[in-house]
Amino acid sequence: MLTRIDHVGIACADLAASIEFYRRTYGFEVAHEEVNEEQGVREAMLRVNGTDDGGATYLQLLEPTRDDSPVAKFLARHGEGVHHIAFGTADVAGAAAGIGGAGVRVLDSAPRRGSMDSRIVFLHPKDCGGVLTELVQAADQGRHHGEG
Ligand code: CMX
Ligand code: CO
Repeated sequence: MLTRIDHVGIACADLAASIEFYRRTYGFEVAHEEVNEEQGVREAMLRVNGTDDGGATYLQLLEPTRDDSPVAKFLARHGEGVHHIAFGTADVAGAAAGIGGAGVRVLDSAPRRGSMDSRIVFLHPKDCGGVLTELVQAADQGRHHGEG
């Protein structure tokens, strides 16, 4: 059901400085930037491979927009570093139901909006060997006729 790594989320204190590090050091360019108020992040997606058609893999650089957000809490506790891994699926609700049924806590009762209008859910890191895990259905995946 999970078919690829969609992105690796990296918590950073200064998004612009982090973007510049990845550009200068590895040559990765920003494919997309947005603010997601619900998640409390200002983020940049740097494409590592593939194309923006739902099959790419990204680094997701995350800067908190407010002090009570998950990324702000993470930075205060651990400092900058890898925050989560995200697996791609064509059916995020189905994948979450299956994984939740196996006893892993699913943190979102219904998929929320993620980067580039994807649909996302998070799994509790304490049930995933210490790894905060996200499931992602890209905007153009799994849609049926008549759905937005
Ligand atoms: N990875 C691994 N462990 C983590 C973690 C992370 N990213 N964040 C917190 N933890 C651990 C802490 O280290 C702590 O463990 P100990 O008690 O052993 O020290 C425990 O989880 C509780 O940590 P906390 O700081 O009290 O954090 P909360 O319980 O309040 O929240 C979590 C943790 C995972 C429930 C919350 O961060 C969450 O809901 N995350 C999902 C949403 C999110 O991260 N959004 C930002 C990204 C958006 C995007 O990708 O688009
Ligand atoms: Co993410």
